[in-house]
Amino acid sequence: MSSNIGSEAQAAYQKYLDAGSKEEKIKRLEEFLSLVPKHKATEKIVALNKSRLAKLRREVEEKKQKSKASKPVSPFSIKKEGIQIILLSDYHAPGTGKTSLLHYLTGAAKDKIGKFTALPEIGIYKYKNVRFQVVDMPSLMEDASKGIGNGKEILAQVRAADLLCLLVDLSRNYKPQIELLLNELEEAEIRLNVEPPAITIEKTGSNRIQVFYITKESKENLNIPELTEKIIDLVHANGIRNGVVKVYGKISLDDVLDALTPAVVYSKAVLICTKGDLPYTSEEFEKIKSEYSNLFPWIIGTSVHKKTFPEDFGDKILSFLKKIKIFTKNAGKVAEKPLILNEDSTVKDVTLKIHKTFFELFDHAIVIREGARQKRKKVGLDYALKDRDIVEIHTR
Ligand SMILES: Nc1nc2c(ncn2[C@@H]2O[C@H](COP(=O)(O)OP(=O)(O)OP(=O)(O)O)[C@@H](O)[C@H]2O)c(=O)[nH]1
Ligand SMILES: [Mg+2]
Repeated sequence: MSSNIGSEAQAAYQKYLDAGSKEEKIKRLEEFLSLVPKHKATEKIVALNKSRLAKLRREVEEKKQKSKASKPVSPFSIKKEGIQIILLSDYHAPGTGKTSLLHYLTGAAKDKIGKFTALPEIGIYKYKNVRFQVVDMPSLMEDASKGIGNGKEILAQVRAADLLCLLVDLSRNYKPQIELLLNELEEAEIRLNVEPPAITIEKTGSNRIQVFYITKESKENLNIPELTEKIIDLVHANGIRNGVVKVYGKISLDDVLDALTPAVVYSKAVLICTKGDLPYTSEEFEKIKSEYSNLFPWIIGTSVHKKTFPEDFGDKILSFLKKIKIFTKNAGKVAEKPLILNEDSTVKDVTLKIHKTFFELFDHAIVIREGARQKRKKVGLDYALKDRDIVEIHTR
């Protein structure tokens, strides 16, 4: 830089060059421009740096606008941390015990128990080094799915959760409580405890609808020519003229409609019946089990006052969600915190979960499985893992 700008300005310019962030660079450039003497010899430098300053300001402003737009404005939108569990109940039977359960599991929100919860409360339930994020949502009003009582915002987060806990107060009439929840979730296109339909629909450029029955099971559907015709009718009725429909198993026409509705999500839900310490609640609990066990394979009867709650709740959640715990081993040491993966995961999934370079540089893995005939095994990327396997990745 030319010496006729003065030493102070030169020092400021050096600071500008060293600055890390754009905000810092702006500050330093402003300083530099205020210090540099304005005359013919510096004219070019001043002009150049003024335009640099303008560009930096523009970039910072754009970044600000973008982050404003992408930031969730809704207080009901909760960023996931680990496995997200949402507690839900019927607003019309207040005080079901959500906040009490949140506190029991996580220690959070003690002072909020017995008060109406208007905004979500969050806690972390720690179980054997696995972290579950528990979200105590405000209860759902009738027509929540139409937006009543912040319903749309609450249900938007419910769609993203890993597990829904529907709480029912055993000391009150259980039926309206359960039915309200089922109804609002159904209206919000959230299907509970069912597998996604064994059918996919893809638009193509082929100018007709083709239906393929891919698996042995799919070929066991009744009256395939008639089914195919009905599928094509439904797909046409949804405005799709060209596409490929693949059927993987037994399906109904409702499944076809669900596959045509991208808004449908498939969630896992457990029914938690609260206040089991109060009179006559065990009879109610038995009735719930006999009426609802087809919809809810997992129903728990509890009392936080009596501390009757499954001690192994964390393990039960993982097996209900079909997840496995994998322990990585590095430099002879087994990690305390497991990786949580889907039960059909392979060694490849472990490498990708750690970092993609482990996948790219993968050579082999050693899997240590307690109780297996061969406890230590050298394996490749496709090796199927089981719960509690210890995996040591070796790279090239
Ligand atoms: N007897 C009994 N009472 C309970 C139990 N769990 C919670 N309660 C009581 O039920 C009342 C309401 O509990 P909360 O946990 O605040 O209920 P909530 O579902 O969070 O209520 P909202 O936020 O209004 O939807 C409190 O007075 C609790 O002490 C239980 O296991 N047994
Ligand atoms: Mg509450």
